[in-house]
Amino acid sequence: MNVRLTQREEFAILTLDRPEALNALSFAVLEQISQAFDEVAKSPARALIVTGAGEKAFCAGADIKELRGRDMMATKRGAEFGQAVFAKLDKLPIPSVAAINGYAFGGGLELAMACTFRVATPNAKMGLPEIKLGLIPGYGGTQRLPRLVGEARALEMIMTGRTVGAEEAERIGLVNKVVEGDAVEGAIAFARTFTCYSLPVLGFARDAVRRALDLPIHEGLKIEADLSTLAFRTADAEEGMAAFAEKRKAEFKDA
Ligand code: CO8
Repeated sequence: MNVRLTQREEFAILTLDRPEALNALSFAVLEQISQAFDEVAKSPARALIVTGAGEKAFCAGADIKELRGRDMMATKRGAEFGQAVFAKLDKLPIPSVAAINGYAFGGGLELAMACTFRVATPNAKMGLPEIKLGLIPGYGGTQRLPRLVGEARALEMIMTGRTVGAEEAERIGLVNKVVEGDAVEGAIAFARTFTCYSLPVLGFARDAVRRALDLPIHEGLKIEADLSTLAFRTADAEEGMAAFAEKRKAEFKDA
């Protein structure tokens, strides 16, 4: 197995474990990631951390050695499969944090971008270098990168294939935070800033913001009104507002 799924307190931790190939995403690894996401969806975890084994890499991208000599339809099915696996992250009932602990290139950065949030260690290096191989990203990079950093920066990164360091990545919004020390510890500390809140209400917030970039604003506002109304109907909203009135800490029950 090249994917390890472990549980620590309320966190599920998915580790790509193929350090000899810088955790490159073969189709077999993608299949294992897909199964791991299914397990996470059924688990009691309140956040998922995604990281890579070893000192050097989060993930160096799709396994380049597997990509050559495939016919057009097999290539298209491959891209659609990778896209579908990463789309599962979006649909998980819990938020996810990529702990970028080294290289995150091509499909590796695309995996990180499909997470709800990203933290990176100071040595992290990120990029979509497909253009250098005569390719363009195929696992969601052309769609998620402009949503995170804007069209001009995304076009520049994709058309030059250039590498972005952790500090620049934080400045342009590609990562949420640069963390010192162990990436997973940093990701867990970051995740604790929201896992203290109601899981279903966090889900409404994610849904509303995610739709913001796909819809005209008048449609998005309707969705916000609906999801905000649903939030009011939760027991956690009742508890949160009661706790405010009683000047005490709210005890959310994910209900
Ligand atoms: N695929 C397969 N093997 C890899 C990959 C990769 N992406 N990256 C590294 N490796 C392997 C190397 O071949 C090497 O193995 P070996 O020792 O057997 O030769 C081992 O990992 C260590 O790598 P290096 O010796 O190259 O390590 P360095 O520290 O010198 O360099 C780099 C690290 C800079 C990260 C370098 O390995 C590199 O440039 N890797 C490729 C990065 C890249 O181009 N990624 C994008 C891949 S394409 C992609 O992701 C497209 C997604 C959409 C596809 C849709 C089609 C279906």
